[in-house]
Amino acid sequence: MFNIKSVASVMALASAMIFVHTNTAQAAVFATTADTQNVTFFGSGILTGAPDNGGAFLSNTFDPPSLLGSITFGFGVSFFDGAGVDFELIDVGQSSNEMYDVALSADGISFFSLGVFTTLINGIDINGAFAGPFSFIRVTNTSLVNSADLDTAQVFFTAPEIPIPAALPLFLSGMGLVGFFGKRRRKNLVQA
Ligand SMILES: [Ca+2]
Ligand SMILES: [Ca+2]
Repeated sequence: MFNIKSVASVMALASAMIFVHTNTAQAAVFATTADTQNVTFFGSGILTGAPDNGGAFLSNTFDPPSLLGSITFGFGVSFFDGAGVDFELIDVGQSSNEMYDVALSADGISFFSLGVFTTLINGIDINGAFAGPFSFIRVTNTSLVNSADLDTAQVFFTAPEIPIPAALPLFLSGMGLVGFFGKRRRKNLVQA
């Protein structure tokens, strides 16, 4: 079945994919959202925006952690694996004893781990480990002794366009509605 609506949907998806693959480095973007689990806030307790020396420890109790904490930073834009360091996790008191797993996600549901890092290394290079674009970074404490004290996070290679995972459901639902109304129309014709 070939109609105007499905052609328009395909063209919209194709244009979204073209935009997504326009890997344009822009000004660094700080986190705009931060979902926390089992953390202890310090100072301002703010994990978004520019660094302010306030944020959260990755544990529900100050060291040693009772429950290992995690923070999922969202950026409101897609970011990519560009040349060199791609994002920075800004820690207040950097230490080789503070360790966390760092994972990336496009949709906030499926995460891909880049491995365990210490807070001595704030700047991380995706270095081809996974294909982007990404929209979320999740850090999860892996130490039963120490907790990272995170202030905020920023990404360096961004694009404001809608990522594919957001565009795809719209595209599919559009196709489904076209099919549904097409069937209804045929049924009405038979009844008449
Ligand atoms: Ca990179
Ligand atoms: Ca902060």
